[in-house]
Amino acid sequence: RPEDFLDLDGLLSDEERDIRDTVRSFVTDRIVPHAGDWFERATIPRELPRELGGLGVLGMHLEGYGCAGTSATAYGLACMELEAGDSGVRSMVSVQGSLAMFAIWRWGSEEQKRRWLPGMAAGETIGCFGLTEPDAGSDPGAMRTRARRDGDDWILDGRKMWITNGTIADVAVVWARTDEGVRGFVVPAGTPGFTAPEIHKKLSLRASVTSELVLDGVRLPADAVLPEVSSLRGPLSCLNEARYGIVWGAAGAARACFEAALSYAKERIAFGRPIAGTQIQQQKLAHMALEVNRSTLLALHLGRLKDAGRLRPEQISMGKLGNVNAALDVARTARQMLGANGISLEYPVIRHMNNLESVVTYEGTADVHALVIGGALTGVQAFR
Ligand code: TGC
Ligand code: FAD
Repeated sequence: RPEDFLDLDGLLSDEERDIRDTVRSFVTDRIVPHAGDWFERATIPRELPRELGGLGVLGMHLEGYGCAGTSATAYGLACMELEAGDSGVRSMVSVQGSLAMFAIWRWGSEEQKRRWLPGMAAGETIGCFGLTEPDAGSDPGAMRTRARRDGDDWILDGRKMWITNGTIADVAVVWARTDEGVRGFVVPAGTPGFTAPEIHKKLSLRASVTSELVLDGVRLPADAVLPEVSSLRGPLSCLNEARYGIVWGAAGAARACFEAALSYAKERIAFGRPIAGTQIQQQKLAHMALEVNRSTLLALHLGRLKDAGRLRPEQISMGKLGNVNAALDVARTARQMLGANGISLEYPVIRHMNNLESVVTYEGTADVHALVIGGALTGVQAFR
């Protein structure tokens, strides 16, 4: 099995392999045959969240409230298989489970957890996570969205930008500046003053809804605020979860590109022989196999650290930076190996390549993760 050259499969438990295989067959049957079409039409089926809920992958590493409560490693394996299908599908799962659900699960009240989490785990209720703003992306501390008290109520004003699932969400977790620091608010869709127009003209992650969130005097009751945190630590703790999933997901996208390139190279005849028999293509295939195996090994190592409660944010940054860059490299190499077919959605490669341009930007750009690692190495923060 070229994609598992190092026999990393042998490092998984039977249960982990079962979960991985279940998600892989869902992706093979339900995602792979349609992903090119979804990308071309910039759409994703409305019933997909419920199917993902039925599969058990929404908030799957959280305990209680209808969540599966698996290990972090099992969650990572699911992300890897989902992103081998399409980064947009893994994005939906990341935003639902690691961002919106995790925010409520980690920082919410018991009542908020009971109200929202079971429906979200089932995929009946879709969540989104609003941190980024038009003028505050890498630097979320510069956010302008404000929440002020009005008697017992809260009034929210501001704008969020580039929010995955925004337009289709039933509930938004929105982060806003208050007199008490940065706080999270649970905003049901349909609350007067709240709208979520979709962003169009994307050439990346097209099988994923991306939106603005507009908050214009949105009045919320006192119990809409997440009670347990009032600093950037709140949203950043959620990002740790989603970034961890991306470490695995990127390895999945890389694997899909490598497999496509390997099979193409064995079939494609040029100058009277398969291009796989040329030294230059073999060098590319060897490099791709190395990156796929190395990425998977890194993801697995971080998964084991997370399950042991020892994973540090700067280690997640190293995983995200390394694995997304590796996946982009594999995708670009694969695209060229497929020649003209490499630009067609009949093959998965250019779709993955374009999607990865979002993946390298969201959840902290490559630059941000390099600076997080640099800060940890030197003890000096270079952001500002
Ligand atoms: P800084 O002053 O360092 O810290 C502020 C507070 O946050 C705490 N903190 C963390 N807590 C948990 N986990 C982490 N990784 C944390 N990093 C910092 C810190 O202890 C402090 O807490 P407190 O209580 O003492 O106040 O923060 P800073 O303003 O200097 O910013 C640091 C920086 C640049 C690393 C951070 O802001 C950052 O990561 N920027 C990138 C923003 C980002 O990743 N945005 C992602 C938006 S969500 C998204 O993209 C979803 S796409 C999903 C999909 O579709 O898959
Ligand atoms: P900027 O912060 O403006 O950065 C521009 C460039 O400057 C980048 O290359 C960056 O690396 C660099 N730069 C910034 N600061 C420094 C520095 N100190 N030193 C050196 N270089 C620096 N956000 C959400 O909150 N929720 C979502 O669900 C969500 N989904 C997304 C979905 C998609 C498809 C995309 C593309 C984005 C999504 N985002 C979401 C937003 C994403 O997190 C931001 O785009 C990202 O954090 C970068 O912010 P920015 O686009 O404002 O870039």
